[in-house]
Amino acid sequence: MDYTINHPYLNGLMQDVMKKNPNEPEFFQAVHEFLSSIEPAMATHPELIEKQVLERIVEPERQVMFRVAWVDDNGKIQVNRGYRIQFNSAIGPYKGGIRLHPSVNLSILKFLGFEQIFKNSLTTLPMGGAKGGSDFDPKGKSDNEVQAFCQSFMRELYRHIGPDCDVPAGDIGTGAREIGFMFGQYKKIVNEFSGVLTGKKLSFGGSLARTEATGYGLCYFVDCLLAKKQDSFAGKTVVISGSGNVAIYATEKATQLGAKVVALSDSNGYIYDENGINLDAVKEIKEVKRGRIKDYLNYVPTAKYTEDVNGSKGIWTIPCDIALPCATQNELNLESAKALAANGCKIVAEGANMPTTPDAIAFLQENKIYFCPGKAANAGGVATSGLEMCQNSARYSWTFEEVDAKLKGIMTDIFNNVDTTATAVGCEDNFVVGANIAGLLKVSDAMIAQGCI
Ligand code: NDP
Ligand code: 2IT
Repeated sequence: MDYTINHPYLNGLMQDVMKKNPNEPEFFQAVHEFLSSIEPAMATHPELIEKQVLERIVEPERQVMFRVAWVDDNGKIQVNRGYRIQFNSAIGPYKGGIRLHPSVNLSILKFLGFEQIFKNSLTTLPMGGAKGGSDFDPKGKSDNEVQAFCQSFMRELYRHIGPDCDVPAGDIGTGAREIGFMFGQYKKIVNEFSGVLTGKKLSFGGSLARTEATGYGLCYFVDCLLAKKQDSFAGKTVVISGSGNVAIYATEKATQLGAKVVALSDSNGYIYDENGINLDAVKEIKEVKRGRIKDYLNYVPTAKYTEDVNGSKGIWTIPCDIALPCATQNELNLESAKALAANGCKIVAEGANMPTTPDAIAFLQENKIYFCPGKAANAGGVATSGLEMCQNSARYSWTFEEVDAKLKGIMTDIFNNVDTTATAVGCEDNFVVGANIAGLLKVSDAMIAQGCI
């Protein structure tokens, strides 16, 4: 991978990041995308260089790594590694999810924490950027084992977080069950009932519409883009990767807006249902039974299952108007982008974080396929976490309709901000440029005002 940047100052900074953080390819990828896209703002914002904002912003304020030991159902001690990357608190308390997946390492959590800074800034709410997690794999574990892990994880994490300091939430592998166990352990240790985590169940401070928020928000964002182009979701064919929280609720909203979602996947393969996905079946498989997407054939025998994730017969070879990658990083590569373009796809919008590889993004943009980066398009999840924090602080709950209306308003504001920022720097419809510059300028203003810290 070539991490060169045309702008000499930004290029030097990129080289420094690579020297200082060896063996962190996902982090380099996220920093490179960011630095290379803010070039149009450099001339009009000399303070970025004068106040060394960028040198500071690529350095996490704090990163914590710790041992997580727990006892499995056979009485054997298991050891995982826990992490929390507190990247930037210039505009609010650290905020970001907890990923539980065997692939988790420092590089992945640093890329996620870095992107979270700009995503949270775009939400308009006061939240800094963070990410955490562990290489623990909840798949195939009993509830008892998941509980043992979550409690041990929180026995260390509790001393680094708090409702006004750092507020974690869900991400891959962390849903309401895991958040519940972590919340219970935090409350037990600190003896305080506070909004220290978001994504809680409704019975102890969760917000209505948080479960739906990332997927719904993604569709609201795409809907704004479609409206700008005098178009809508009605009658569109949509392909969505993943079948977890984001994918399920993106499917629900896209369908409500009149589109037909024809495919979903997991890390083993994908289903294709030309009649449109039966979402009740998917919810039962994934949310109730914790099964595999292949099980969809037991509900809809006419659907097709293909065991290929992003190869030559992968999900992105299915013809569609709109592609929504909602599984994981680097799941949509150049070959996939070419297949989408050849089949007439017009929009790729990221529900996942960094699912599109850099060469695929460049190809999509060169071929006039609208590309919506995750830090703008999937910001509805963390935005609604911000709304959960508001409700917890007020010791009050809003209705589903109230939260959903606020989410829609926030996604519209994000779209307009990203769109106008891109146009203002001469890069109309380049939403990568728009998102990174708009996200950066708020954080930069706060960092400069707060002095050298
Ligand atoms: P879930 O754990 O609910 O679902 C993850 C889905 O992605 C599963 O279908 C999973 O399949 C698939 N997946 C995970 N890893 C891989 C892999 N290496 N290859 C192929 N498929 C994979 O997570 P979420 O839906 O919450 O998160 C999905 C994405 O959205 C992530 O990138 C996350 O960071 C991002 N995101 C999540 C938000 C949220 O609010 N939850 C907010 C914003 C972004 P399998 O079961 O086989 O592992
Ligand atoms: O990537 C993300 O924005 C999330 N996983 C949601 C974080 C949050 O704090 O709700």
